[in-house]
Amino acid sequence: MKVKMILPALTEALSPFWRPIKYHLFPPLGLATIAAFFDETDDIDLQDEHVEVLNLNDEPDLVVIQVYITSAYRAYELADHYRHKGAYVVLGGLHVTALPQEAAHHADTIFLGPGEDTWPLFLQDFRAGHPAKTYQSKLRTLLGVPPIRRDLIKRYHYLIPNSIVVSRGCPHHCDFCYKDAFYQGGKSFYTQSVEDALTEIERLPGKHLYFLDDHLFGHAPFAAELFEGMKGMGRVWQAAATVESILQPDLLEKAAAAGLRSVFVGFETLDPHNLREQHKYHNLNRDYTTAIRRLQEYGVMVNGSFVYGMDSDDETVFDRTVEWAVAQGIETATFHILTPYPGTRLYERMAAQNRITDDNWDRYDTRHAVYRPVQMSVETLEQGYWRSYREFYRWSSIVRGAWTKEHLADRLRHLAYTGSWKKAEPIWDILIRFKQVNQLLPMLESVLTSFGHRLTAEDSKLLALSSRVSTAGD
Ligand code: B12
Ligand code: SF4
Repeated sequence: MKVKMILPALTEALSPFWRPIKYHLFPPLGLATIAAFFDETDDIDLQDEHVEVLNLNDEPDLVVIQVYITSAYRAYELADHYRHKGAYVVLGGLHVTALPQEAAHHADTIFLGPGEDTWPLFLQDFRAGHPAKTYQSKLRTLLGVPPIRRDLIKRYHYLIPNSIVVSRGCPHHCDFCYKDAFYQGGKSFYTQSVEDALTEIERLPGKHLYFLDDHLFGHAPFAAELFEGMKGMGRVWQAAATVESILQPDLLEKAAAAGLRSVFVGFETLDPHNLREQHKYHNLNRDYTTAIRRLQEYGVMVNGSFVYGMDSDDETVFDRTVEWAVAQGIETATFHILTPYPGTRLYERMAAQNRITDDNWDRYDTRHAVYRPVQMSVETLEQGYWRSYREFYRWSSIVRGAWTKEHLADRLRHLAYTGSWKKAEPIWDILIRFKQVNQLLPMLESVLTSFGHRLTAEDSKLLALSSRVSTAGD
């Protein structure tokens, strides 16, 4: 059987003038995961439109498309194109699960939820000539799932070909998060066996890893055993974790000893009313400052994530948040406008309050206000969002952030790292144009290896280049 698998791109990633590096970071892991269920004789072409021009003149029997909210329109366009040519087209992923009726107009079959249980069933039915219209995932486990088809990933396109996911979902239930909508109808947090996770890590060449798990520290016994197993492997890696888990005794220590060098932390808001409103209880009454100090103590870079526009936010939230982040000496920060993704509790609440103002999914990119905020105008919210980036990465802020560090070496490192970050985008753009992004991976590895120790001037330059990677959650 001839199969075409596509990860469609959002418009921004297709611009011939400017291709942000973030679209060249991670390969399409979701599609490579379900591809593991095909037969050896199946002829599979996996294309990621973020990094390559799609070949649309082929004649596949089966077309498999992954749909995110911001690439939904493009996904539907591609689906229509292939159905018109007579191929059997299936759609799955987060946006299909959130809005199945919308997606069903463009597909022969749709998939709701993760694909590890439903995809093999579909393949059986498809080969037998009676595929169903809809498959809803119910059985949630990663045990016995065949190894991800990394051979289908064109590694040279990506700065971080070694991205890896060893769990699914998260134990928490924040109202704005995609997670509960996607995993409804079954477990919403589960992990691989530690043994399988370590085997997958061993398959990956080089030193660097990026765990894309929502919350790698989410199941403490699993995480502790995984980190113990990784000790001595000589890996350097990046991941996401909550404030609560960073404060937990022993886990961060184990992670750092196993090579953790940078962590994405969802601080989200400094206001407890906002945390309650979003049911982000695990951040309530947690000492953010202590968590940051702990990370800094272990030489782990902090990429702080902040969300603007919750109901207790007024026009002062931007300057207050940036000021706090700078004063904490956080190395990189990502800011987001609160976005009510369809299917989430946040969306339901806002829809019930008649506050959703925009249903153009292209604008659900966390950079546009698609709802009416309570205490400020849409313009104030969007301008404050952009101002936050400018203010956080302005030279005076960078110097102040650096000078929160006690030792001169740490100050210089922060200065070189965060300072050069501002200038790194044009360099990435050139590398992308010349398809050389992956050439920098060895440098990234050497920089992360040296992090936590005293850096040389050369290290600092490389670190500046690699810093874009730690802001991948943007
Ligand atoms: C890595 C990542 C990126 C990477 C690359 C994505 C990629 N190559 O796939 C980059 C940095 C480019 C990125 C960018 C953005 N991202 Co992003 N990203 C992620 C992240 C952290 C991990 C994705 C991943 O690899 N998961 C692991 C794999 C195994 O899971 P999976 O891809 O979901 O696939 C499984 C199922 O979905 C299903 N499945 C998927 N497709 C199909 C198809 C079929 C037929 C079947 C049967 C099953 C199936 O089966 C797979 C196995 O279970 C997720 C968070 C998350 N946990 O998903 C956010 C996330 C997907 N991103 C999000 C957003 C908002 C964005 C941006 C808009 C951010 C921005 N402000 O610019 C952009 C736009 C992306 C776009 N192209 O439209 C949201 C999506 C919300 C939504 N409802 O769609 C998420 C959920 C983050 C969040 N918590 O809000 N992102
Ligand atoms: S902690 Fe993060 S991943 Fe987990 S539910 Fe909340 S926002 Fe989602």
